[in-house]
Amino acid sequence: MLATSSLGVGQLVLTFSTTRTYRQNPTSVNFRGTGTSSTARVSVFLSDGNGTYGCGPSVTYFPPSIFCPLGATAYVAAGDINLDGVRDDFSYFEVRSVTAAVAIEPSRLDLCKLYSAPPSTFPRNFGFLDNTIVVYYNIQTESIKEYKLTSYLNAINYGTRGEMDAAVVPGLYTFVFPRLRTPEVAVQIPVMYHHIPEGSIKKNHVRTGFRFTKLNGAALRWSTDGFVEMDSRVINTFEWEGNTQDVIFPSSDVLYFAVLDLGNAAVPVRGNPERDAPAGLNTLFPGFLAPGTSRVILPNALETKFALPPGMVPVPPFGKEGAVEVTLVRSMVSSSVATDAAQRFYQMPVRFVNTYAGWAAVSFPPGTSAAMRAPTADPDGDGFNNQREYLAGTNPMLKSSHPAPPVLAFVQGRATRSTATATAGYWETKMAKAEVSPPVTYEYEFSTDMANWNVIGDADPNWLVDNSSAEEIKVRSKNAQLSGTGFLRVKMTQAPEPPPMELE
Ligand SMILES: [Ca+2]
Ligand SMILES: [Ca+2]
Repeated sequence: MLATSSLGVGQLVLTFSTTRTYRQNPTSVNFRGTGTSSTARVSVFLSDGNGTYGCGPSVTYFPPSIFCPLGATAYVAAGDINLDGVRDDFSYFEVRSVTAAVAIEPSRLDLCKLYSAPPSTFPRNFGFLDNTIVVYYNIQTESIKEYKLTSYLNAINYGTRGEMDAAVVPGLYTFVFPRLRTPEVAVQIPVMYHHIPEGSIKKNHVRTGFRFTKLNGAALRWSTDGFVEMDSRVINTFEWEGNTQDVIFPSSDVLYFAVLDLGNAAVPVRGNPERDAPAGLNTLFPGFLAPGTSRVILPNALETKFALPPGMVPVPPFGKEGAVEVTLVRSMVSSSVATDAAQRFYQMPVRFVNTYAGWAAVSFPPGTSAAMRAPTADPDGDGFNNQREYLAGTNPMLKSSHPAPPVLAFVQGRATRSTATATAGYWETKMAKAEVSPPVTYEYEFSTDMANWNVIGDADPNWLVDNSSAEEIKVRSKNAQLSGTGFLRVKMTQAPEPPPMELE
């Protein structure tokens, strides 16, 4: 027979928590389980009795000091007293106060179990681990008291969305625990696990759940390697959907916004939008605290947009990759004892790039007309339009600042004693490439009359193009002697914006 004790004591706590992370790509929203550093987990934690702690753990007794004013007041014989996931057996702590367990018998794993759960594959034999904390308190006195603070916990990690969807479904979960001092009496503790937005998914032709929908008012545009690109010198407004009234509880749900650093600051390691954010890196936004993750709290959990102000993610370097992350944190009390605690991380890979709009935002003084800001305009009259100045990184408002004229220079050959390694000289010119988005491709063209131009290809008899570097393109003559009349020019072609994409 099960009896339900009257429970209303603040120190008795049961937490049913679920954690999931999703990362969006051009065609779907991926669950991050196997193969990622993200956590996909359900955990149940019960504790009865607690304490307030200062310094510790220490393997030896420590007296009062400036940093630990009470000194070691307690000896922990068993358990994880500071709940950091590491057992503190046989260690000294500075404990300020201890509150004894009042409801649940410690260390009776045989009497802790799942009583009922909604229809699902949730394991009916869900067991617990014993984390009972045995603590001797007031060890500096002659009246040392032994406390046994009850604590049971268990967690299950999931590798795939299918497994977790099937096992952990919203509904009422009831657990039973042994009553303190009369452990044969079972104490029932129910907890309601509520619906919460999961990563967007299409079921029966209907798409539901959380997904990012827009950047700066337009459907998302994805680079060919799977990033949403933006220039941090302009306002970037992200929009999303799925955190709707039917699955959000504004009184207990909190929404946060951040941009994680995917870690390619020093050496560009581009690509792989599914990669983990390296541990210990500062967030790209907000980047006020170091190290680790910080985030901005949104006005309420029903918010569906966030405007990232210009300049909050510093440039250069361009090409920096990160992940926009909206986090939903729920702490919903379902009784005086039980809490539905959930965390959902919704991510989207982004790359900070050099766009014309971003360059223009910082390159013209306030009040410059739209006509003067246009790519084809030449407000400083130096003969190079704004687009050329943008690609060269020169000042569009300063006549003396403009792309440098090309130089065709002779590179001396090498004469050595062995004629086999001697090389003839050659003529060479080069042009720096711009790192911009959309990307620009560069080609050298040759003409004898300035009217008919031909791209210099691999089989050209006279010229050799080296286009292998990301920084510059070079062309050199195959012979030391040039003959006849000829002209070289660089053809720059900027790719179109990628098309906007909607998840089907
Ligand atoms: Ca100009
Ligand atoms: Ca200029």
